[in-house]
Amino acid sequence: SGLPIPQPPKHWLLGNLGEIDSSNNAGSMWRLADLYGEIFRLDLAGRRVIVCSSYELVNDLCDSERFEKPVSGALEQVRVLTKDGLFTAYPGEHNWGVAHRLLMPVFGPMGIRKMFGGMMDIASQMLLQWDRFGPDHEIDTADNFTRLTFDMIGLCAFGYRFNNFYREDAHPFVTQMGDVLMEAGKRANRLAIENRLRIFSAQQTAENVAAMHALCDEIIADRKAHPQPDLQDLLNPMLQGKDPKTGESMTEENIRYNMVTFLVAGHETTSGTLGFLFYHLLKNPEKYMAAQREVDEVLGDGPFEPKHLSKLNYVRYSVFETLRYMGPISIISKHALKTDKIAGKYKVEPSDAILLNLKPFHHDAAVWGNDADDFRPERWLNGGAEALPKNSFKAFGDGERACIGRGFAEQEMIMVVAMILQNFQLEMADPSYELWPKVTLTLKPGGFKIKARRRPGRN
Ligand code: MNH
Repeated sequence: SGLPIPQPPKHWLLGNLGEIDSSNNAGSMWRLADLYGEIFRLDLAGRRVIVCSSYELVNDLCDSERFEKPVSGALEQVRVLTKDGLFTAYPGEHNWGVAHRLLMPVFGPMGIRKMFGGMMDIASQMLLQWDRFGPDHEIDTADNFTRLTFDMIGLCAFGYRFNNFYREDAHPFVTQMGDVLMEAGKRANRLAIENRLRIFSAQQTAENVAAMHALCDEIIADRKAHPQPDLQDLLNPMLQGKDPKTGESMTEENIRYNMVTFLVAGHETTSGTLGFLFYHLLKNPEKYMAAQREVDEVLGDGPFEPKHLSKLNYVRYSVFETLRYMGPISIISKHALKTDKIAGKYKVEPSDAILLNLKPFHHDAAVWGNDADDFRPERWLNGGAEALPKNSFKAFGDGERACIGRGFAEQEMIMVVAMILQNFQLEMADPSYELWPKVTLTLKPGGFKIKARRRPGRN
C-alpha cells in the first residue's frame, strides 16, 4: 500500500544508471526532481535509492525514532580513508560514540574560541599573498580557498602547517585527498564489475591512502615525542581525553582516522561555501555593499577580535543563505529502521537508501516563499532563522550525525569574509562568468576567479 513512487524507465542491465551523469550526480538529481517531483525512485545497478526533495518529506525523515543515517554509496567508499572516523562510522559503531562524546565539548563555543589565533594566522597569510600578487592577479577561488581551509584545519586541529600559501603547488596531501574523494564518488555510481576492472585507480587510491595515513601517524608520533601541553588544538584532547561515558581513550588508529576525517569533512565544504558566497555577493552588488557596510561598522579599520564574531549578523546570514541556495553537500542519506511510510504516504523498506536532495528541499516555496530562487540574506534577519518551521535547514546534516564542525566552520567563514571585505574590493575576473557547480564529492563554483584590490585607506 501507499502512493506509487515514480521511477524513470529502466535499462535491462543498468537500471536507471543512465540518468546519472557520473561527473555531475548532483545536477542529475536536481533535473530528476524537476521532472518527477517530491519523490522518485532509481535503480542504480542493484542499489535502490529513493530521492526526496520537499520539506514535507524531509521533515518526516528527520524523525530519529524511525530513520537513521546509513553509511552506503559514496560515503561507504570513503571508508578506505576514514574507516570508523566520525563521518563514515556505521550507525552504532563503538568508536563513533567514544569520539563523539569526547570531542563534542572541544568543538563547542568555548573550544572553538581557542582556535581564533590559529585562524587569524592563516587568514592573514592569505591576505598578505593577495596584497603581494596585486590587483591584476586572478585568484582561482577553488584553489585559493582550499589552501586556506586546509591550512586552518591542519593548524587548529593538530598544530601542523601545510604551508599552502608558501608553495607553488598545493601540499601533496591536498592532491592525494582530492583524488581519493573523486574516485570514491565515481565508484559509488559504477557497476560493481566495472569497479573490479579499474585495477589501476584502485591501486592509485591505495597509495594515496597509505601516504595520508603515514603523515597523520608521523604527526601523532611527533606530538608524543614533543608534547605541547599548552596548545589548544584537537590532537591534545584526542590523545589525553577520556570518553565521559565509558572512561575509554581513543585508540591511536581511531585518532588517525579522525584526523583525516577532519581534513576530509572540513576543507572542501568550507572552501566551496566561501567560493559560492563571493559569487553571490558579486552577482548581487547591493548585498555586497550591505555586507561591507556591516563589516565597516563593526570592525572599522581595526583588527578582527573574537568579540566581533557575534556582531556580524549580515555576514553570518550571508553564509546561511549561501548554504541554503546551493551548498557544498548536495545530498545526505537516511534509511528506515523498519518498514515505514514517509509522511504517511510512501512505503519504504529498511534496505532502501533514502537520499535527501538538499537544493530543491532548500528552495521549497512552502518554507521559503516564492522568492526562494533569489539570494537574500535578509530572509534570515529579525529572528528569521528561529521563525522557520523545524527541520527547514539541513546544510549541516541532521540529528546526532549532524556536522560536529559547524561552529568551527561558521567562525572561520565569518572571519575570512569579514577580513576580506574590510580590506579588499573584489571583482569577478570574468564579468560574464555564469555559475556552474563543479562536482567532486562536494560542490564548488567551477572555474570561478576573482581579483582583489586593496581598499583605499585600508592598509
Ligand atoms: Mn561537516 C558532518 C556539512 C564543515 C566535520 N558536515 C557533516 C554533515 C554535513 C556537513 C551535511 C552530515 C553528513 C551526513 O549526513 O552524511 N560541514 C558541513 C558544511 C561545512 C562543514 C556545509 C562548512 C561549510 N565539518 C566542517 C568542518 C569540520 C567538519 C570545518 C571539522 C573541523 N562534519 C564534520 C564531521 C562530521 C560532519 C566530523 C561527521 C559527524 C558525525 O557523523 O558524527
